[in-house]
Amino acid sequence: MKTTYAVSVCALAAIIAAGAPLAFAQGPGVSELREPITIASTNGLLDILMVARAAPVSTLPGAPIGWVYDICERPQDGSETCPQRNVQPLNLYGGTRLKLQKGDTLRIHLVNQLPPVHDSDHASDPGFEFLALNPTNLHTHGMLVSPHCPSAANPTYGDNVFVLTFNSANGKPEVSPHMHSAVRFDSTDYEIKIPDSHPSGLYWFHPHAHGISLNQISAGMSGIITVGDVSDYVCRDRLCSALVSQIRTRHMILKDTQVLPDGTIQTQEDPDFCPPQPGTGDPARQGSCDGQNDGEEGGPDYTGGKWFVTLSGQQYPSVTVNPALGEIWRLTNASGSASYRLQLWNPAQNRSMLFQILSLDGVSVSPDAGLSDEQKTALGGNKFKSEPCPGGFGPAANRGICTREMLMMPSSRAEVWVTYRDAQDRFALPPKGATAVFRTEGFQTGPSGDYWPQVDLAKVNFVQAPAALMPPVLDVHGEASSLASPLALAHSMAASNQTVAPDASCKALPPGHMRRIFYAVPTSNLDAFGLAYEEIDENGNVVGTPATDVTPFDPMKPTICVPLGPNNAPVTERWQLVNVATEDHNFHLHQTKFRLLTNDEIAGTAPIKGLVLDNVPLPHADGTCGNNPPDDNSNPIADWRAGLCQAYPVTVEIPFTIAGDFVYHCHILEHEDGGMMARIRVRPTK
Ligand SMILES: [Cu+2]
Repeated sequence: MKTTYAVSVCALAAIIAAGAPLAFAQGPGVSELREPITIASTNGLLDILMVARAAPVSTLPGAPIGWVYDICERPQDGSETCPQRNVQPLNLYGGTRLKLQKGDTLRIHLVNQLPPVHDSDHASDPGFEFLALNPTNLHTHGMLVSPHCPSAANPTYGDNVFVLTFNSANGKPEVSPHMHSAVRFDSTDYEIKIPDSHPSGLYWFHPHAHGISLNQISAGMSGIITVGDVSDYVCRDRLCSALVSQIRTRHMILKDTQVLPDGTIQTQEDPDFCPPQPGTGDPARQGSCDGQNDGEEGGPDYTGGKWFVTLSGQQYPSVTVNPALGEIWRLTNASGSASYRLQLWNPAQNRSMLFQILSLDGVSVSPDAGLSDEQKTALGGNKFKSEPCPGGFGPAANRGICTREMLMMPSSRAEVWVTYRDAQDRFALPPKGATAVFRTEGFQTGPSGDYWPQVDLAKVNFVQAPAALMPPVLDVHGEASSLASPLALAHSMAASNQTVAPDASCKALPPGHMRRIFYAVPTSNLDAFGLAYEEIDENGNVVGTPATDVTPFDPMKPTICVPLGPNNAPVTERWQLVNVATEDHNFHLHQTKFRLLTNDEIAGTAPIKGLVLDNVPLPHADGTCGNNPPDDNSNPIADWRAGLCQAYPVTVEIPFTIAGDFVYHCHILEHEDGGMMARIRVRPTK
């Protein structure tokens, strides 16, 4: 049940919170999951004050001090403090939902009131001392919007990561070439215009300050953005549309934070905080795992600490599901570095239940009819293992994607339809008292990677309800085809693209050629991460200068320049992503999305059918490329060319439509902060 509260100063935007206005019952298994604080646009505008500041995490035991976004409609008196709200308890750590529509304008006055960082790995790196002052910025992840710079006509920033806002109370930074371009103090204004042609779906926002992104996100700084409504792409057929409005939709932000034995939050998240799996006979991990003594491995002693893995800040809440209709869960992995392997475990059946995937990374999924489950799995970049959706008939049923396990690496979003399933996986009414456990099974990112822990996230209670005429497979209207050839988006972006200066030195990739990006640890610095770039022709031969070694991020050096087509028409490129490391990475690119290509699609012998994504797992290489003992100075790229390891390249097709400067990077933020990022520019034609 949703309750709307009248709010004094923030009254112009609808602030909606679900649940009764009571104190948070702390501890696992005692509270019903609530919706995040929601602020909706009105009349095409959402104009907000967003204060980044320290605050007690009211949902966790002991209320440790985290860093949150305190968000309200912008006070008309220019105040930089959000007023007391009538929503109690106020769960700022859990994240705010910005509810937008296509064509809206999102204005943000971002204020930095963060305290200094005490535990950043990178603030002690030479030239990065300014990070200790805790500068911040903002990225709207997955959104197809302009990254514009301020101009005389418009002093705001777009979705631009090349600006840092410092809190002047923390002192002034020493100028360093490692800063992202512009330096500002105390506040920055952003204006983000959502194109009319933007897909409906689920996005999120988070800081993108290179070197301390992990710290700020792990301490709590993230929230979600929704564009349009689920009904824009689910159940547009007549039978289904009458019922879809009654299906409860929940927003679950997967957030994790490590609390040390002394009750303080560790912002430099350590993957070895907990054992990967509970020991034999240990109690179930309900929303947290216990810190371990990692001293024998040379690590710290976390005994007495807890790593909380929550849904929108709530530790192991209950989720009560009406099994006649099921529920739509909109999931965002807002972890800094953790990957989740999500399951809906049915203890009575002793196995995981099937669920239907409705959208991935903010774009609805509707693969062509007639594809095999193996093909569907490949189209999604192995984020899920497709199984038939039972009970359906006709093309809609075949186009459904069902799975019983989903891999969500950092920044992934997925929308799923969760219902009770009988032992034959059919949508069914449950026996009395039926329950399930929503959990992450734990995930290891390769031999030299990390083991992200197993944790139970929520208890699901299926109540008794009379049967409804729900179809066994929800009809999903895909928006992928319009994004593959984004002419409407190009039209929407025409004005902002014109504000970017053309660059005659920016050369188009010749037809048939691909850009190749390597992911590895630099030979010269085993504590860093990096990328390398080269161009290859249609036969896979290197054109021009071959890549020699990966290098960490340099904000002043754009790696790639892409010119838009005649009249700024979209340009499509193919990139081959080659992970030569022995741990998995997660590719993400700002300002556009991409589709995965199979070998037949690359060869042109099969039409392209891949799902539209904005991040994709890059599986680790097998073998010994790079810095493997005893040869610690071995070059990973040279080793790969010499055949010392087997890499599994991922090839993506990327439509570029939006001009400006932005980045591509690994979204495991330990790696991004360590340098696994590069700058790209897209330039308009004259
Ligand atoms: Cu990575």
